[in-house]
Amino acid sequence: MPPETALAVATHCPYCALQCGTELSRRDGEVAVRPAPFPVNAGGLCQKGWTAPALLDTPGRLRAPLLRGADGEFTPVGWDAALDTVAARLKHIRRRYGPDAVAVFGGGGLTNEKAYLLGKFARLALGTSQIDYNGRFCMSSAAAAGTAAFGLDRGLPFPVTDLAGANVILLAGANPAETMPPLMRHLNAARLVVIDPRRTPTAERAALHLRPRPGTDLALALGLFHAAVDENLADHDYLARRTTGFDAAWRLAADTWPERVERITGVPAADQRAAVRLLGEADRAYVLTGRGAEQHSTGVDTVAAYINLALTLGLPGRPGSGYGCLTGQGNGQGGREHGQKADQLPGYRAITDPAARAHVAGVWGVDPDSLPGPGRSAYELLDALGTPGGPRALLVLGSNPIVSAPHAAHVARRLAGLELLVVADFVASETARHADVVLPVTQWAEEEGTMTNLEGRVLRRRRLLDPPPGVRGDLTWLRDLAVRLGEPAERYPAEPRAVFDELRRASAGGRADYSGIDYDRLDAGEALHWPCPAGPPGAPPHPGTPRMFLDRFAHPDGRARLAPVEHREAAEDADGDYPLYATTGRVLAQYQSGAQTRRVPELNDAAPEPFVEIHPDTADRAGVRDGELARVTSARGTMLARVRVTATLRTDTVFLPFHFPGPGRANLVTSTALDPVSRMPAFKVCAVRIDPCPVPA
Ligand SMILES: Nc1nc2c(c(=O)[nH]1)N[C@H]1C(S)=C(S)[C@@H](COP(=O)(O)OP(=O)(O)OC[C@H]3O[C@@H](n4cnc5c(=O)[nH]c(N)nc54)[C@H](O)[C@@H]3O)O[C@H]1N2
Ligand SMILES: Nc1nc2c(c(=O)[nH]1)N[C@H]1C(S)=C(S)[C@@H](COP(=O)(O)OP(=O)(O)OC[C@H]3O[C@@H](n4cnc5c(=O)[nH]c(N)nc54)[C@H](O)[C@@H]3O)O[C@H]1N2
Ligand code: SF4
Ligand SMILES: [Mo]
Repeated sequence: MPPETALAVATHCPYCALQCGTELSRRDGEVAVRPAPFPVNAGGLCQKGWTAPALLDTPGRLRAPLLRGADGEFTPVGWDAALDTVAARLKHIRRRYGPDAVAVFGGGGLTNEKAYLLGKFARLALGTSQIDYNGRFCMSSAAAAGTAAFGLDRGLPFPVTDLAGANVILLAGANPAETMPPLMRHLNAARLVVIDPRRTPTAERAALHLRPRPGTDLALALGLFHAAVDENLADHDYLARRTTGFDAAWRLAADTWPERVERITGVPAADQRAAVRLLGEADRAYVLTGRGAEQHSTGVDTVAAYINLALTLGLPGRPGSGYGCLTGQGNGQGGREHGQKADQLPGYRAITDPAARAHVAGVWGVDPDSLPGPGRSAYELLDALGTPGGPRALLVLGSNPIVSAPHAAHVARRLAGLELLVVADFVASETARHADVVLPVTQWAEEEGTMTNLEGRVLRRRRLLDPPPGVRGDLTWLRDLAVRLGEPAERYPAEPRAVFDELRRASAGGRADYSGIDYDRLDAGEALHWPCPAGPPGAPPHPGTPRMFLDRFAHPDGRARLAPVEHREAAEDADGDYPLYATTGRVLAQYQSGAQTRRVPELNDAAPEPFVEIHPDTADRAGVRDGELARVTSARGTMLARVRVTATLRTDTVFLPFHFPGPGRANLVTSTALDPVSRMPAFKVCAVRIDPCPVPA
């Protein structure tokens, strides 16, 4: 056994944004995990957290760079050979087509340090504007609506533990009983209003479950807003003191009264009124959104409409109440702040803002004019690959788009049209298997860094094990590649602490200000939520900001803004050929594209294969039977799934988990419609048909 670094470390789960605190230890070569005393998970872990160590020495672990030869097969090579090849091909492509011919696709699971360095690498070492990341598929609608309403986007502007004091919580399109199980312990005391087309395990716990047709939450949120005003629940004093925009929002919502909304959504008007009465009469109430409300071509307006409701009831910025979005990926919050987004520089700054460019260029030691401008959004980037004027080379870190991007068969074709696809991963994800060069990287328990959880708290990821031989950290190989592209090595520190110190300076004065946070404070156990500015020399350290907006919102006038939004139909409606709505989402035992969790035997046994949930009456009409295979077809294509007949679905809706590869990919059928503002794909609704799948005799 090689010497290992520590016997036990306090760290966090590698998966979702809850970032449950864990103690990771090793004995006799085995790694064991148990929940650490950490307020967010309060002694709990979900099945994924408990089984996370299995991934560290999974049989499919990549241990050497792979280079695809002329025969189409992978050959293991040394790092020098792999990076020399990548650098030579990148230089060639750049010379031939210009810097924007090289693109980067990042991920919301990357540490803050990686996300930051990746954005810097793209803008300086590659000089490209073409960088975006999978958070566009995840957080972008809530982020856009939250920024417009509050002047700043932090998923939960309050600690998770505050939820435990609520009397009522409205969950719109979130299923935390499966996606963040330990969160449920903070929801025990509250009466839940759950808005979900399916009767999920979360909805089972609800005092009231509203079941809209997928894609109609915008109308539903407007109906709730209308009902709140009708029922005299609007907090006019709060609206006058702390907000602007109520009158314009009301004018547009005035004709979306609950009975009309019932016809659009299928949610009874009486239930809409009951929901707002529960919320409006509670002392302490929260409105929370998840991907079910956000992943739509109307996602930004839908979140804005839920925020309008929360503002009308006077919740945001009131102690014990509020609005929040449940951020998804491990570093879904930090990942959206440090510059791996097409339109962004570190500190959550806009890449088009001259002052932001000057500040960041100063930290990077370059001329502001040398920084590229905004690039394409995630799906548009993938869709442009290999096309005339589009990127010819792509580097992927922390995503598996062949499974997780909408219209996945089309995305796979675009990836195949590239001159160079480089994927860094610790397992051979489906996307890695299509690459020209695969770079094997370290995993969470083998590296140091920071993550920012769904409540904006910065956490330390700590190293328990030495990485296997042949594996490098992302920071290291980015530096090694940058040097080969002609960059000075000192511009790309490979030590996480050094990267964080630079990130602090780059973020100083920005919307997500980390300048007062450092590893020493985090290691001393301080609970630091951004913004946490450094302050003048000699001033006492800033305590961080667990609760935001208590006195003022982040707009210059201190007021929140209600958005003037009106009902709009989803981009795709069910019709004769495709009479059903398909919606997609998650199950407890699988994570995302499944690249990680499908390799953990216990998880894969719990959720081994793609399935389609369908109501018994709908199954009868379609001639499909429980347990048999069915074909689910949309205008984009067909996927195959095992039929699960269940009365938890609406009769017009089927549900598909998106965790599975190959012909069982839900994203073979999903739509490429994008929200006009956030560019979020409409993962949560498309029109399909379902047919029996004849089994060859
Ligand atoms: N087990 C597990 N946990 C995870 C993840 C995972 O892959 N697996 N991923 C993590 C990540 S990145 C994320 S983003 C979060 C996501 O966490 P959630 O948002 O809770 O997860 P989803 O299953 O995508 O969607 C939630 C619910 O939206 C419902 N829904 C579908 N269409 C609509 C609609 O039109 N309106 C409404 N109101 N609801 C609708 C679905 O039925 C589903 O139950 O989970 C995180 N946690
Ligand atoms: N139909 C449908 N599609 C969806 C969704 C949906 O609800 N429905 N949800 C969307 C959402 S919310 C999300 S977040 C995306 C997620 O989908 P993806 O972007 O595909 O995310 P993951 O499956 O987590 O893929 C992460 C990959 O990076 C690797 N990896 C993890 N950490 C690191 C690291 O530190 N460095 C490197 N180099 N690699 C790493 C993992 O092994 C894995 O292969 O899917 C989106 N797609
Ligand atoms: S809820 Fe999320 S962070 Fe917690 S153990 Fe499960 S996957 Fe890990
Ligand atoms: Mo996500």
